[in-house]
Formats: sequence, structure tokens, C-alpha cells
Amino acid sequence: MIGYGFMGAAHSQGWRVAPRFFDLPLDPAMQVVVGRDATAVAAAAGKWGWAESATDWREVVARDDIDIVDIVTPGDTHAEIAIAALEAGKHVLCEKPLANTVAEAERMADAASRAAARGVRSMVGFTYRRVPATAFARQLVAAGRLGEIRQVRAAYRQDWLIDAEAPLTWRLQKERAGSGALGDIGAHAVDLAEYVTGLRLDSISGTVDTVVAERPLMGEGVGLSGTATAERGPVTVDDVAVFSGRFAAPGGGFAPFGSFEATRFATGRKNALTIEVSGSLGALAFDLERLNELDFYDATLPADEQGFRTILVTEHQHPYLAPWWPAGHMLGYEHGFSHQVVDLVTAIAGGTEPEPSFADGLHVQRVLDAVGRSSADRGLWTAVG
Ligand code: SOE
Repeated sequence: MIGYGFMGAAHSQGWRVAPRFFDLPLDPAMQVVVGRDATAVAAAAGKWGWAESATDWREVVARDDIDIVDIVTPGDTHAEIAIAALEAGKHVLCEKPLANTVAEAERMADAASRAAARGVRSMVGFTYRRVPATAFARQLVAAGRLGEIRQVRAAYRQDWLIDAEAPLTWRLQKERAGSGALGDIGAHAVDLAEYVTGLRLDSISGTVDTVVAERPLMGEGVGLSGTATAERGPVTVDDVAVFSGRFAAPGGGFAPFGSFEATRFATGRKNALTIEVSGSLGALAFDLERLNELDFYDATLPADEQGFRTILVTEHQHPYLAPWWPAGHMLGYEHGFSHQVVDLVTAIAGGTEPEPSFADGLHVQRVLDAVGRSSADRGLWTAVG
């Protein structure tokens, strides 16, 4: 695993726990975690259960005893590490968003395609596809229970930046993160909307902006928080993104509408990834802050029986649930990372292409890029490249 911050902790939990609950066809060994600070990454290895720690990712990627490279670094290093690992014949799991630019994502998708021809697999870490409720939502849509999809509303709302004195972390610096709320959490909203509905966005009209233009520079500390210093620096990414989209018309019929929001200034919303899908026969609604529940509306019921009802998605019949607990005992944010390990290891063992692929990640990058281009041009409707 390359990196050891917040996602490093979440991925470590997934690698360690998945083989203990799921009968995996291969047994992943948590061999080495890599970071620039030798002392800090050695401590991370001890804390999260990695056999070794190292500071040179190129040396680790070249090792014969390494089969999978899990990239959990900020986006500015995804392309270099992923392409080197794929060319070294290693399977790659890369955190979202795939890259900081479309050009980088195109090079990564190309490397992944060439590697796949040699049986080397790759996946992007959009873990919210692996929440049982969203996987079940996709099943309901695919089974036709919503009929023709007309509208999709997806938002990812957080509020960890409403304090203007919160420090300038790497997520607020374009050269490290590529974009702000748009790429960090807007990417999740786009991927989830397309995963649940099976639709693909092909045009965008949007606007992005920065609410707080400069912040205190970081002292020690990593990740989302950290301590502030007296010096200040510019925020070079978006804080809020709002955009509309049209999905490619399935079967040449009506091109469904999409409404999207990604913000770190939604006061009171801590990790509210929400989606609502409106169809001709029904609707569904999900909120990550209530991740064991899926609200479902069946418009085919007699009028006096209609209404949104909450399905508790904890039955063994539901996706991913069987190896865990009895109904009603609930799963959490961390379980999606175990499910990600299950799906990746199963695909590697079975010789199939994991999803979402780097090509899927490139498509999301093109959607994000279209939002930025539209915003720079008065919100003009812009094709997804
Ligand atoms: C911060 O916005 C963050 O950690 C994202 O980077 C993650 O992708 C998301 O899952 C939770 O929030």
C-alpha cells in the first residue's frame, strides 16, 4: 500500500478484515506500507498490521513478492505510481478520483488497458458502490422496478471547511488535489449516480467557486485536520460545485436529467452523500448518513397504498450481507472497504476485469473536467469529452 493517511487506515481495515469474513479465492498478505517519513510509516505499519514499511515506492513496486499495489496517496502521484505498477505487472487499486487531470487519467486508462491484455487487473476506489443499499438500489433499477429513469439527483455535502481558519491542507491545493469538493466528493456523486442507474452523463452545465480564498498554512498533522500556523496561503481549488447534466438517452428516448452538488460548506451535513432516482414506475432515495436504509416508492401499488417506505438493507439476501451479522445489526462506513477487497481479489482470481475500471475513472474525470470548463464559460452546456 502506497500512502498511510485517512484512506490508508480505511484500506488497511479492508485488507485485514475481508479475508476473515469472506471466503476469498486468494489470501491477500498485508506485506508493506510505503511513505516518505520512515518513522511515521513504520508506526503506521505497526498500527494497521503491515509486515514491513518502506520509503521508496519504486523499489517496492519492483519486488517479485508484491502482486497488488494499493494507491492511497493524494491525486498528484496516482498516475506515476499506477503506470509504473501496471508496467511492472502488478494489479492496481487506485483511490478516487483516478487522477488530477484528464490527460493523466487517459495515460492511466491506456496503461490499464495494455496491462489487462497481460492479465493484470486494475480498479478505482469508488467504495460507495459497495454499500449494500446502493448495490441493492442498482439491482432494483436493473430489474425495471423504477421503469424509465427520468431524473437523478445526487449530492455530496460536508461542512468541515465552514471555519475560515481551518488550515490549508493538501486537499485545498490544486497542484496536490487537482480540484476541491468537485473531485474529492463530486466524483463520488457522479460515479454513484451512474452506477445505480446504469446511465452515462454526456453533457454538463455547471458552476464552481471558492468561498474562503486564503487560509492558515499547515503546521504538523496530516489528513483532513492538522494544526494551523500564523502564515497564510491561497486556496487554489473549488469549495462548492453545483451542476446539471443530461445522461445519454437509453434507447434513443428521453435523455434523463441529472442535478448535482458537491460542497464542503453545507453547514451541519457531515458526510451526506445522497441520491434520489425518479422513474416512471417508482423511485428510490439513499443517504450515506443512514447507510443501512434505502427508501423505495412503488408507483405500481394501488393509489391508497403508495408512499416511500424504508427498506432496512441488512438481510442476508442483500448484497455483501451474508458473511456479516443477522438482520438489523447494521454495517458501517468501513465495510465498503472490505467489500472492495472482496470484489478486487475475486476478479483477480477469476481473471475478470474489476469495476469500476480505470476507463470508468477516466469517464468521471471527463465529467469533472466538463464542469470546470462549463463554469469557466458562463455555465455553457459542455460535452463530456
Ligand atoms: C473528504 O472529503 C473525504 O475523506 C473524501 O476524500 C472521501 O473520498 C470520502 O469518502 C469521505 O470524505
